[in-house]
Amino acid sequence: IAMASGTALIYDDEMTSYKLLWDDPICDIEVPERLLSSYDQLKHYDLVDRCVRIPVREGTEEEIMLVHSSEYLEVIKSTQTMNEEELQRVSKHYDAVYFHPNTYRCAKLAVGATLQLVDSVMSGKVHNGMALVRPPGHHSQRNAANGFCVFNNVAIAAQYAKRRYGLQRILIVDWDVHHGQGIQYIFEKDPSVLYFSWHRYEHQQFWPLLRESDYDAVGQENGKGFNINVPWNKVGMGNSDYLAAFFHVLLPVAFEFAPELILVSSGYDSGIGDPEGQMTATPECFAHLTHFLMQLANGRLCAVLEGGYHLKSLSESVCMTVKTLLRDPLPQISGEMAPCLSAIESIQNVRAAHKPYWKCLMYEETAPLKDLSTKSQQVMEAQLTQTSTHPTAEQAVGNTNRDEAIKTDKFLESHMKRILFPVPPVKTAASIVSKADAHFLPLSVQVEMEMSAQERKTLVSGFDAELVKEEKALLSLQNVVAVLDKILKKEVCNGIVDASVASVSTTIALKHCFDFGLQRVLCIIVGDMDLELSLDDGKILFMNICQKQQTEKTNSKYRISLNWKEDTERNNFFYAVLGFILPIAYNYQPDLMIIVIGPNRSLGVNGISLLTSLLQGLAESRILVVIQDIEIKLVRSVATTLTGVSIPDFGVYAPASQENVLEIKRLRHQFKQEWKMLQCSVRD
Ligand code: Q9C
Ligand code: ZN
Repeated sequence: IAMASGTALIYDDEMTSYKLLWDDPICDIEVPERLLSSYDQLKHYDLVDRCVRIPVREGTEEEIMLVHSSEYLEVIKSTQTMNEEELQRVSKHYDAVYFHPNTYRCAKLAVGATLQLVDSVMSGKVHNGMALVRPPGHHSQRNAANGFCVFNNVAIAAQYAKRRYGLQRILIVDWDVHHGQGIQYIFEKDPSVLYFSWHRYEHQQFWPLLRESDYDAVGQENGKGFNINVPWNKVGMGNSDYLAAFFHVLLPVAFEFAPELILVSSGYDSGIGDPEGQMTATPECFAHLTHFLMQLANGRLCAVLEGGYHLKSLSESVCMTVKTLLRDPLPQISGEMAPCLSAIESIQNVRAAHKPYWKCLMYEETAPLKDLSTKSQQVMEAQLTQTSTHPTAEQAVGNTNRDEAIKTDKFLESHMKRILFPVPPVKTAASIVSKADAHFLPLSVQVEMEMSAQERKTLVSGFDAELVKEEKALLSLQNVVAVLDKILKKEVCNGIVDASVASVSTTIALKHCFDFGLQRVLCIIVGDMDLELSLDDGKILFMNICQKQQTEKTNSKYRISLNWKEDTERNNFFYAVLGFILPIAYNYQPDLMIIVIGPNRSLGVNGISLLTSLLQGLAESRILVVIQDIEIKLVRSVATTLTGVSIPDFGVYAPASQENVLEIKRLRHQFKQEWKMLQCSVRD
């Protein structure tokens, strides 16, 4: 049976038909096997058949000229009929480029494949997708090939989407390890395209060695604020650094920007083992990055391959991206969750540089740290020993040359076995007392049947009889435990429960989790509610989001109360989720999440949906949502989020009030030593 799918995959063997014909140590990493091994690995994980296959086409001259000059097009066209000597001569005109007689044909296919992907997504045929293309595009410029790139696939796609679909806001996320200076040049005066790139920079010592790759290149004229560079000044950046850049820079700005389409310049040379990048991010990191971006632009996301030169790292990372686009639950992200000092410094500088242009950064206090040389940085590192420093890429995987790269192969082989897991057969279970209400749930939700008296008795027999002697409490507990049990046994991924006596039910549910052997449960309570539990052994991270000030309660690392008032018209919760809740949740790395919606809730449906959606990347998507006062609109929205049938509407972005900002700043200050993912400034 063909399963309906929402993810396009665009690939054609023909794009492997060009290669380097002469000796060139700079270009010899860009090989046809990059596509072949990625595609093979997709087949290996059975991901190809789950995608909608879309054929490639050639990009037309008109489409190419949305970005490039006709003179440049003619030069590239002329390489088709050249002999090796002539090809070498043309190649020398550009920096780090080689031509082959088939390069022109493949470059046109790469453009066409990218536009086919944009059309599939914009027409609603699919939700999202990936194009596996060669040559890559992000370094190429109006009149120049550069860094293995001939036509700027992603830039052409953005111009095309603006023209053809009248889009006004497109976000380009360039997670390739090199700066896509080509994309920056094309859009630096254009406020309709927000370009975000992180890149190995090393204070301008890394290729392409440009001053304009630094954090202070924010765009020009009307485009000021719409070019965001995060320069990495050290190698060895990994999962926690990338996540920190997303939490503290990209995501807040992106939600404020509210793009209509996302294009990802999807290079994987920022992953572990890559000889160019020398970074340490493991493949599942790209699953998490993808997952965050899927919450924007109504899920309309097009990933287009750029770099990636370690074949195993590249292909595993491509698979993690496609798997996430297909909405499989995500593997837990590995490694110590603390960004290094150099990463924090870069993040702080970008935030300060963009403060004038984005409301989400408006309360940043610091000016950019202009010229922190490597020397003074080392002094600071010695002083700030509480901040993590990463091992260099060489220390981490010993990847200094081709032989050493085999070590990364071996590492990845066992790493992937460790983190990949079977997906539960059912995504979402629900236990709703009034079956009439269950009709409002998406069809894919498995509604739990009412239990017989006998079943109920066995179910709760192990629990504290005192707590559940009331009929109402018993029913509530039964609902919670029935769904929780399915999650723990991995029969379902997540669930939603109607529990009129939520606090007792949740307390017992938590005990049940620990009997089952869970190590860490993240329990977020929205509204006024107390749990009768001791909470200090780290097995529960308890976060209470409520309206009333809880000054009498002392916060501890594992018991945090966040005072918040919802904005009823719009959604002001982005600031708290991105700047506080997510970083802590990723730091904690829970095995399960329980979100309890209690009485006097401080968040509206929008805020709760946002929270639930973003947390889904954690704990292999094991989330239990317990709702005390069932409300159709809320249940529906949460169920939509959990099933992934569509991206819920989070409501119009509202900046946090000064009061909100102060609260988050206070909490960040209080916890930044214990939860290091909160750190986004070296000074505070
Ligand atoms: N000494 C992409 O990843 N390296 N292009 C040049 C000169 C070129 C990378 C080194 C790297 C190009 C798409
Ligand atoms: Zn690259």
